Amino acid sequence: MSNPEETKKKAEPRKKSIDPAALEVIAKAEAEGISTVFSRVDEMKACPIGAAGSCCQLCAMGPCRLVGKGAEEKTGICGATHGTIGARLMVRAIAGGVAAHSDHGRDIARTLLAVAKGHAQSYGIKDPDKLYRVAEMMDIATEGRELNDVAAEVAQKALDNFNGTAGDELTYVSRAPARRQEIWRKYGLVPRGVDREVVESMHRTHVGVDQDAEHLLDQGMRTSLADGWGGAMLATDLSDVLFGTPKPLVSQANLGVLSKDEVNIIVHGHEPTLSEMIVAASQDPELIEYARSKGAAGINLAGICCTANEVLMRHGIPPAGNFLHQELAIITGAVEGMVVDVQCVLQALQPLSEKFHTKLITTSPKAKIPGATHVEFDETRALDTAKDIVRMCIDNFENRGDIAIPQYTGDLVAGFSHEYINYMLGGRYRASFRPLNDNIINGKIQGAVAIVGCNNPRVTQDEGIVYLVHELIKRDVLVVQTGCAAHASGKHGLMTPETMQIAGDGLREVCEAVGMPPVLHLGSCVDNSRIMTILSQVVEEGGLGDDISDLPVAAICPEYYCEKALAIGTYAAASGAYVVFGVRNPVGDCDEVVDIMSNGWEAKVGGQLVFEPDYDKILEMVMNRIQEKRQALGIHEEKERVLFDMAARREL
Ligand code: NFS
Repeated sequence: MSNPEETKKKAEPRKKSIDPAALEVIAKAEAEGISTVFSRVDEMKACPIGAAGSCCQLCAMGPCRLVGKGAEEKTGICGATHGTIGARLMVRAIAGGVAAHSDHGRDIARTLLAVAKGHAQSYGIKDPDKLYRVAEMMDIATEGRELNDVAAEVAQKALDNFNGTAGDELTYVSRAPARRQEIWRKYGLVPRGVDREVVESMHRTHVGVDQDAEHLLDQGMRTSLADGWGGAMLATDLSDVLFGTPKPLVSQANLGVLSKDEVNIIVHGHEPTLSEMIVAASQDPELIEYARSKGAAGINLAGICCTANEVLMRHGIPPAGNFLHQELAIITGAVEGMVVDVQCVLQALQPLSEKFHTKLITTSPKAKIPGATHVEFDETRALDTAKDIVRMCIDNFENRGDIAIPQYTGDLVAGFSHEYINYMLGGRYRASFRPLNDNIINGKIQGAVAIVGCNNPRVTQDEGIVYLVHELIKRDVLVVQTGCAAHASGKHGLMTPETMQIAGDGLREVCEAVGMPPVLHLGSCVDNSRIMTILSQVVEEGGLGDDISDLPVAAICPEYYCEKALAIGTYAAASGAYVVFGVRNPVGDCDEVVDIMSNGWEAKVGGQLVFEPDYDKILEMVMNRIQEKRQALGIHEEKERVLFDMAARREL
């Protein structure tokens, strides 16, 4: 039974975080007997049977646990094999993740439709050029038409993609390289509708339906592609249309961005619709004056999780931290209001907020937390609702007690949309990925790796992310980031142009010439779709093969914790990328499933999804993959296969 975390914990007490701000607040919590995710994870051992995919709870004949001697040969009461059980668990997790991202995308599409029809208060179309480009990709005519007309048709087409009424294939499948589309069609992996794939996954994993692990996992890939080339890609595009396409800007990250004398409001969750309006409300002169009348110096807005990324990318609002910082922010005593919508919001925030003066405000019609204040958000009075919420937080300022804000921040540059990267590389008159391709071909850049995903309290916060970013740029690998992994690098100062100094000579030379950091912040987790777009454009640019699977690239999710991460990892693999997750394999006991997702998918789609808790091994696996791909492309210089030891890791 594999549970690396448990074994490691016995050998050496695990450090909870490498972030000094986090450590300071965790120490305060421990001293005051306040429960946090960091203390609860020690009190609750992971169930080793469930942790490795050996427990099936899908019907009332069970739960069936396939453990003990000869576990691999055992079956559930219905006869389901270990492989079938593992595949069903994996496919259900993927479907859960896809549903979350895509429902977010659907809400953005609905907002765009409401804007086009004049029903949404205070929203507009901030990037009409992007709207026209999206319309073109959707084969929607733009010539001589009113902006709102085009917007309505684009929004409707997006909604049709969710409903499955846009045609036999999702519209954006056509954005993938031609060879990739052929592979998907050959194996029946082209998604037909976002909702349809999620529903079919739930159906096929119901007891007594699909019982072939490989066939089930094909549906897992198809469902995930409905996210990466459907729901999430639409969420990114339509958010850019509504709220603006990001351009580089400077900001700071970590708990030190909280203000000691202003009203601190934290936006936490995922959907930019609400947070955009909170940004506007927090800058409203009347409300700032109101805050002053209550004794505060002003209003200070900060973010947590992917909402933080949305408002960072477009407004430079500083992130107070990543997933594991949500409780810590409240424990500083300096947060008047934490405004949440959907996903990654810990229920523990509510009892915690009662120990302090923080008002926890839920806003989504989809997500309530008992005990929290619910102010339901709807787009017809978006700005008014946001103002009500900000006023509520200002009124709470007078209840503030002692505060302890850890004085740590990292400077960072964020805001790299795929459009901006294209422009940055080529310049205004010749925007192109050519310089990137050329520098990969000449070896100054060895390859590119996406380091993405969450924090997980079962592993030291930020350790894997920061270590891998550091080691990869040293080896001339360009790093792109999203999600909470991007916050980690931001907090630790790895997203500034100065980071070039620790990059390898080749990568540094390119970064200096282009004027970019070697670690690029591409946004929230739905913005992993930007990475798919970049990879497709790099293939299209030429010289590096004819498919994503030919490129010297990989993706790493070192500290994942949730189903959304598994959905993203699966669509990246199904798109031809080599994907490595840390922490543990959720189906690690199911040999057949492990083999299908690695060797099987490699043979079928040229990508794989593998799990490896050891960061040095991940580094070695990824570097070797990059070298193998360079060799296959004939751009490889003879180098030893890379093997790293523990010493290199501790150098950091
Ligand atoms: Ni991504 Fe964003 Fe963070 Fe993980 Fe949660 S916030 S959608 S799931 S924890 S990276």
